Amino acid sequence: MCSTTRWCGAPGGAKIGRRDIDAAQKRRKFLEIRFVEAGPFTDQRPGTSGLRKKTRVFEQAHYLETFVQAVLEAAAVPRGATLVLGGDGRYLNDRAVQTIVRVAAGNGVGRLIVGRDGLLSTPAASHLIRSRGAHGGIILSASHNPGGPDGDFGIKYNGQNGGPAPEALTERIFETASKLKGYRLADLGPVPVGEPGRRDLGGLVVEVVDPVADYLALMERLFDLDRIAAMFASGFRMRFDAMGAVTGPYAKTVLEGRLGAAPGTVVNGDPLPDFGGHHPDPNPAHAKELLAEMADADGPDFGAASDGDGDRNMIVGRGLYVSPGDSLAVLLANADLAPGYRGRVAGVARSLVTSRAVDRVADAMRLPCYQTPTGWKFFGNLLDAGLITFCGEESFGTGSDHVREKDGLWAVLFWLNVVAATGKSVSELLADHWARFGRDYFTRHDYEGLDPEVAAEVVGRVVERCAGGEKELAALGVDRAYEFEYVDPVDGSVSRNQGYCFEAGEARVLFRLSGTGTEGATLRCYVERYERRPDRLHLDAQTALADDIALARDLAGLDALRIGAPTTIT
Ligand code: VG1
Ligand code: CO
Repeated sequence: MCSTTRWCGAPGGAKIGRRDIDAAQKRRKFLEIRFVEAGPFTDQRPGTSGLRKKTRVFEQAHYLETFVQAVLEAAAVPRGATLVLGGDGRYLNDRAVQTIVRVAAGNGVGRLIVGRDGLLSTPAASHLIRSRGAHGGIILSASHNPGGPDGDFGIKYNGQNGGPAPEALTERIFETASKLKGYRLADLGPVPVGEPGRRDLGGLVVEVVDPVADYLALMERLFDLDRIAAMFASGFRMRFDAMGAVTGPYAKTVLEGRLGAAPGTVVNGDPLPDFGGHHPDPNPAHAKELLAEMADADGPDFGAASDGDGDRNMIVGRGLYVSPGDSLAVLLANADLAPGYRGRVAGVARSLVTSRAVDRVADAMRLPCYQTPTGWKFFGNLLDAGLITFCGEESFGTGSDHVREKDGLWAVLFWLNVVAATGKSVSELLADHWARFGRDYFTRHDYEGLDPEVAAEVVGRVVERCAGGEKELAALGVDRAYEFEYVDPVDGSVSRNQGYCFEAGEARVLFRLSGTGTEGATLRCYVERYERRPDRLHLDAQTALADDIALARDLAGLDALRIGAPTTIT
């Protein structure tokens, strides 16, 4: 792709000529800014959580620059504004940070708050945007997707509330990128980001911050950390698997530093550009070592893991892991044990495809419970309006109104707080919960790497079934089938095409296509069933759901299309 350069305005908005720029350069007051003709790129449509592509796509000349230019224009970031910048440390993170500094300077951004070494977990970035009153933030991450030159990279924009851009804005970003003729770039050498401090680059101030300090202060306000520390002091043992990703430094500071957990509690705690070759996704399929250790009779009392960018969590007790839908329900039921939430829970929300376990607790507590599409961006308005305090997704995401992202370490501390305050183990807490509310068995079956045409056929089949006659559905035991359309209760915006739901007695079967993959198509099939019978509360989920899983395969015609077993089961 060719690129030419012409001079254009300087920060502050005034058009200035070449002579002014030379003079300014001499006084070293202004940055030298040029317009680089490039693009447009017509494939920069953000998915469920930002723009995710193969790393090599992002390494194309002008690709990242164009997306950032589109973000700054579509989000109407004013001159002089403050933005937060950081990422999960994956391959390309360091170079991307430098590129974004240059494009931000080229567009008159006044201040960039950057995590040391360009690192910020997603929830910490959300918190920084909020606590520093920034206009927004740019987060570099493809979350749990593997990293490296042959892996994935991603970028997303979060707004003033600290939360992911809503759909209307991501659409605008896409449209802007598809029309851009180029981007504005300041000619800067590499800006050091290895040490906290401020650097005035002449128009743009780059402030490098310790990514962990502010985050710990926030946790200190929400949880009874002294009580958790006392539990560790009395011999409580824990394993935290940071999966070679960004949570390592946070977990070490909070768990081993502040709470006094034994050194070595945090494993895989150094963020690596390729996550040590792992798939940094905290679920039973990808955190096998942790599950094996927790299955041991002499294993730790409590296990946890988080993902690439630190927003997901998995909680593990001795010999069992907590299904994310259950986790949200247990935390809500025990909210009063956490000082930051005592007596102030307004309501809860879960995504459509998350189990209804939390609904039962909300019912008992007489709290409103909202059902949203997949993706954290849909919780933003509910949180901002004060309608909900907690929210969660089945994909190992749990969070609250303390930030506008899901927060892995937060969920871990919340569980530790509940364990410390009740003196009960994870399995005892779950058993008590199920005895009181019943259990919502849940599983997600992913069919990854499907040929997009085959995936379209599956969806076509599901749509047909969904629209099928009552009789046909009744023959399969389905009482109700619908395509989920969400009307945001705060701003009235409508999101269509958010998945298909089949209700069959106490069971639900749901389908949607993933919006975070970078290769082929991924069909996600979600199956759940509510169970109250005391003698059926402690089954293996796959066993308890066997009939419903078969129904799901039938509804989607998977056998007819010769689609074999799912590639990932969680
Ligand atoms: C997946 C999950 C969704 C989550 C999203 C981003 O999206 O299902 O619940 O919000 O990832 O999480 P999809 O479209 O692939 O199903 V993260 O930790 O990857 O930012
Ligand atoms: Co993530």
